[in-house]
Amino acid sequence: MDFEQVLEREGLLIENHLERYLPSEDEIPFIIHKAIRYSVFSGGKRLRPLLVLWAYRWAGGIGDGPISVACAMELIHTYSLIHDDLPCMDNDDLRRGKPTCHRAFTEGIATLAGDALHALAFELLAVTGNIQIIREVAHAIGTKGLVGGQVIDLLTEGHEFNEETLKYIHYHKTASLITVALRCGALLAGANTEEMESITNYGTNLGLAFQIVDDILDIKGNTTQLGKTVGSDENKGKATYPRLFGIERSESIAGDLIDCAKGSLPPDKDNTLFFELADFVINRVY
Ligand code: GRG
Repeated sequence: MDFEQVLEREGLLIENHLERYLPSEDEIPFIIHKAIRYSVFSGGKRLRPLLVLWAYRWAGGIGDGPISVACAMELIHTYSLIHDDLPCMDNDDLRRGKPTCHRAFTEGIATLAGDALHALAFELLAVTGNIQIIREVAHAIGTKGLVGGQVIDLLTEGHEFNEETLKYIHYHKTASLITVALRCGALLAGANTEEMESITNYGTNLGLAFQIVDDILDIKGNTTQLGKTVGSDENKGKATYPRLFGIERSESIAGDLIDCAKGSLPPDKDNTLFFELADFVINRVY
């Protein structure tokens, strides 16, 4: 089975659990549950939840133990996409191949859908009864994580920027959620200090490469395959690697980060899936 088949098969497992955890559209207030389900079930790659499960198994866990944590990661990710698309942020019309949540349901409902996903995610994290997990995730998405990255991303729009700022944005808005997903899986399997360090370095490098590739795809990609409008970074004057270094150099930096990600993993463990994921990230077209 190749990596994309694994992604599809395990993605279905995530999908089934999300289906169970999310309130049905028949529950009051109907509109918010409809909006939540519209955004969550719109065909994302489900990478962040799978990182939780894969890191758990990599560190010696068996089966799908941390499935509630895995689903929480997808809810937080979807929440960040809904808010990112709002007119007060990136003002995008298309996400995962469909009109963005605020286009389909109004800005007010989209904002609240994000807020509700945030709350539900922490309800799912609490299922573990593990305070460290809750604390790490809260830290990773606050001002020292996603929110911090998004703030600088917004402030830099239309301005000059340097590589240091770019790294700050990418590390916080993208790599931090990817890394915390891996860390949660490994922590729940009882990983030791060396394993935690390896998986954290893997996540950081993979996350940085992931965002560079995302920025490249915004130029070289295809709207239908990506499910979002290409060229939107350039139109908004976003801080991106291609804008600073051009496409070729950006591809080479992303490639180096992928090599660093792979090199972070200890040679005495079975890293096959994480190696394949790293190759997927650098070669992805969606
Ligand atoms: C506190 C969660 C939270 C958010 C508030 C809006 C915001 C602050 C941050 C935005 C962060 C953001 C949208 C970063 C971009 C990360 C990225 C490259 C997303 C695309 O990920 P994919 O390709 O998407 O995995 P799919 O659709 O496949 O799930």
